[in-house]
Amino acid sequence: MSDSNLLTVQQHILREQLRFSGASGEFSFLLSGITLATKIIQAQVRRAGLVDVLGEHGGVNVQGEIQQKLDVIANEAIVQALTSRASVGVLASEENEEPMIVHKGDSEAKYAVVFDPLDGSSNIDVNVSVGTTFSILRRPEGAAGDNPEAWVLQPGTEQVAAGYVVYGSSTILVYSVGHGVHGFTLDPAIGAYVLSHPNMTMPDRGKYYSVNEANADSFPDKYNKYLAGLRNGQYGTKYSSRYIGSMVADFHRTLLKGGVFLYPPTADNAEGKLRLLYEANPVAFLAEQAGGVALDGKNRMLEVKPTSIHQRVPLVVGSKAEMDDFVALED
Ligand code: AHM
Ligand code: MG
Repeated sequence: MSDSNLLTVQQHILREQLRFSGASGEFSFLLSGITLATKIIQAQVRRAGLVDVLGEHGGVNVQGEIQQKLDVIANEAIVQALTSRASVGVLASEENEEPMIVHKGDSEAKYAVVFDPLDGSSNIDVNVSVGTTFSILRRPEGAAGDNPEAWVLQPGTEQVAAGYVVYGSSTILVYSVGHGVHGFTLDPAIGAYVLSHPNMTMPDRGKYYSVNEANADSFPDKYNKYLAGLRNGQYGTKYSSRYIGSMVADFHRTLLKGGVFLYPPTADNAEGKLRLLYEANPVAFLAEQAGGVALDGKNRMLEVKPTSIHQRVPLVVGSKAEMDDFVALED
């Protein structure tokens, strides 16, 4: 790409903002808080083997998982970047049991941001890709400033923007405000996210499926029938498997190459493992925007009505053709 073609994510966000009636710049300022925080996180991820940021932080987060230092650093980076944005009223993070009320009673505070600051964190100390996911919701009509649950417990259809960053062999930010999906690769030389993947669309069919097959003994029958069909060529091609164990990285591959990613219900996690609000919903929003499909195993993910902030949900997301094959199977 020649320099004359360079479009940074900041310029892109400003352009996208024109789609919002009465746009005042506050929404783009909010998104720029997220991009700034992810640059801070990627700098820390890149230095993880060099400085004393590896290892367990010692605390146990609300999911009962041991927090690693980078989880905490990533959480603080996002919280700090977003609390300085007047348009943010509520923040909810995987790392915090309760949502944070940021600008209570402030009429400018119109948005809630829910996020997983460091998804796939068990992969950090083995140099495997990790990521950040985020979802932005508008304050519902009449929701009180001191009732953050009302801001956050909205179905995924209400997302005004969603995205993720993969800290992989390069750092890429993928986001949508509901008008297509766009990817920006961080140019480390200039410290800017540069448009590298405009108007991303999922191939109609891929050749990989992605699931933690070690749990297959406790998957509901439908999932095992489906996986067997993918393996034995029933759907026109014999699928190969890929599983990273970082949802963002597994989804990113699925978005680019097609195929299907699944986290079914298991014996350990009868409701699935992934979190509805800040993992499944942003991914479902992007998948649909890119021509794919995302289900909770039965229903459209974006229509699932959340009942709690850290709610888990099964996730099946992928290309149209693979998802049609899944849906066609009986329960
Ligand atoms: P985390 O947010 O605590 O890192 O957990 C979520 C991760 C996902 O990124 C990934 O898809 C899943 O957990 C992997 O789980 P498993 O190790 O059971 O396959
Ligand atoms: Mg996490």
